Amino acid sequence: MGVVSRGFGSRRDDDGGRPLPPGQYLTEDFPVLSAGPTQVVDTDRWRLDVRDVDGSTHSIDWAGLMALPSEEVTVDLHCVTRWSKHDTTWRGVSVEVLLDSLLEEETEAEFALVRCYGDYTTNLPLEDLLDGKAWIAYEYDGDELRAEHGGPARLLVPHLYLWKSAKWVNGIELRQDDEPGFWETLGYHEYGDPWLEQRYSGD
Ligand SMILES: Nc1nc2c(c(=O)[nH]1)N[C@H]1C(S)=C(S)[C@@H](COP(=O)(O)O)O[C@H]1N2
Ligand SMILES: [Mo]
Repeated sequence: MGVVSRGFGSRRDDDGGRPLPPGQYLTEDFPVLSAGPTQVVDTDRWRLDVRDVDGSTHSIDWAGLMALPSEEVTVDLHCVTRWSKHDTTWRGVSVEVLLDSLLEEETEAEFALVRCYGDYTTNLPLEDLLDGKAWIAYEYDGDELRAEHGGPARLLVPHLYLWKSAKWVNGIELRQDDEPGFWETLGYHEYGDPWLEQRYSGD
């Protein structure tokens, strides 16, 4: 036992003693993790389709996204491969603002399956996308988001492991049932809370 005591379930790092989720280490880098090739999507061709439970589809193009009010947010990232990164700054449109602009009435959905250029998917409860907890992010650190990190636009859901933050996002399918996405089908946890160390199914 060292002289420095540890909090329950969290480790301390050298960044002013801020706790990290269990099993994570801090990095200054921004690693790139993609299950397939980097998608190169021109903003001219970019679009995002929101499909509601009644089968209706509501689309937005790049100009439409840019016309919505955006926010700058500074958040910590936690990847299931154990790196965490503090204080990353993004600009994006909150998913709540996006859905409010596209849907005429409140959805009956409880879950979302997020789709991407390149066919990656990830699922999460709809409420985890609302209330200022998730963004369609298109700037990182003051610059346009680079393709390898999901540009022109990616989902940013910093309170869950980073595999939920779908790069090259192009769709949100609103659902009444929970349909597992790419990594969730391959054994990752269906929810993925880093503070509860929900890495794999059954954790
Ligand atoms: N479309 C898409 N989004 C994705 C992935 C992917 O392979 N394809 N990988 C996920 C995983 S596992 C992680 S850890 C993060 C990595 O984001 P980064 O490359 O910007 O660090 O993107 C997530 N979003
Ligand atoms: Mo990951």
